[in-house]
Amino acid sequence: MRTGGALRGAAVTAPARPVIDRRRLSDSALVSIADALESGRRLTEQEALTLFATPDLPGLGHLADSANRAKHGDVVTFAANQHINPTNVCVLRTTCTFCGYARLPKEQGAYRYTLEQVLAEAAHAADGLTREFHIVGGLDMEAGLEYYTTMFRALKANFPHVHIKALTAVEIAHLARIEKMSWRDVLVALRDAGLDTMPGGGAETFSAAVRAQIARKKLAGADYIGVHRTAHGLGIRSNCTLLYGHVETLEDRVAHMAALRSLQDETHGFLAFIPLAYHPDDNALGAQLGRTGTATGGVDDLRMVAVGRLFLDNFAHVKSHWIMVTPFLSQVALHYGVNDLEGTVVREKIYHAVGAHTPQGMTLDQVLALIRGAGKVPAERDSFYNVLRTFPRERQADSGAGSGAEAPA
Ligand code: V47
Ligand code: SF4
Repeated sequence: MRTGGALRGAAVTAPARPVIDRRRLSDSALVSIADALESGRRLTEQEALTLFATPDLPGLGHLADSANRAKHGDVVTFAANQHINPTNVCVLRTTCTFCGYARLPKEQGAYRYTLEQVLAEAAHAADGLTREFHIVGGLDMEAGLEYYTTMFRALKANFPHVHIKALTAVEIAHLARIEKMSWRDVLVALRDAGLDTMPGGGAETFSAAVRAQIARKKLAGADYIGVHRTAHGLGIRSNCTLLYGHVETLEDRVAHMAALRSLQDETHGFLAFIPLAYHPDDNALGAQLGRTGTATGGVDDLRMVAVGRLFLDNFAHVKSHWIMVTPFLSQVALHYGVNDLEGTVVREKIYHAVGAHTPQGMTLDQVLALIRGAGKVPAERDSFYNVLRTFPRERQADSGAGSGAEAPA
């Protein structure tokens, strides 16, 4: 059993300097920020607020696009992944008011997969294309550490080539509480059973005032950071998220990103930042806010990824979750600082429980078409962001529509 660990995955690269065309900035407040970006000076929290406030959306996009191009050129990555949600039973069902996915144990629609059901769902990965399982669920008192260690061992035995990205910081803390173990011991046990990396869910917005309103019993922001710090110390890399577009202020968004940036300075363990757009349908918060049917707007979605790209200078990757913001908005976001798209997914449940009208999965050809339509170069990556194959910028005429079998470049 290993107890500590070096961080695995793509090396941390030296910061590259963006090249900015000032003629494309119509708001003079953006000029000093352009100077900072070109000189490699880190943006302050006040500057992040200036970026959120600017009326010059195309100018903001140009800054974020320049920063993204300096790191990634025209390449946009995606992973062939599959989401598995083994249980929707959750003790926080009534207090995370934004969540439409969770159920109480005896409530209609509650489910908890058996191991056989997990393996049956995972069988899709036998296609040889799927390289990552993304496994998250509710805080279920009947799904303890052994439920997950048995699941991960079985998945690794049946699909040894598939990476396991599983369990949010909130789920780790829940397992620690019900097993009366430390976060560290839970993480070590899960890692020994096959856990490779952790997803970024559960962050919501760190502000205590926001949490009191939308997730009053959820792990505090400082503890979310603490679990990720512990994971990084064990060599387990992770993603991080920010749920936006509900009751938070722009200051809350910036403070949240500042906390992520400072942990990244310390550990370099975060792989990607993923802003998640709040969906108000079929959840108590949406009804309380009178927001049913009105998710975030396209402008806010673009601002959010652009400011994230510019403020989080020590993050290599910013991912757009097309399921939340639509594939079309994600495509535009590729010109606002995003270099990575949520992958092929297969059968998404969490957002489809809260009114997402997007598809539950995309084929490889659909993901390629989306990236090419933005004038970018698609590249399939592994879970550590190593590029596995790069596809031609233009679709090859003889590749066979819908086959997913196009030859890489
Ligand atoms: O933590 C729940 C969010 C998250 C709603 O790490 C909602 O690669 C919007 O974190 N409207 C889970 N969002 C999903 C997640 C994620 C997704 C894709 C990739 C990765 C990654 C992580 O979903 C929860 C919560 O913030 N969520 N309800 C809602 N009504
Ligand atoms: Fe449970 Fe997560 Fe939903 Fe909160 S957001 S109720 S912790 S499943």
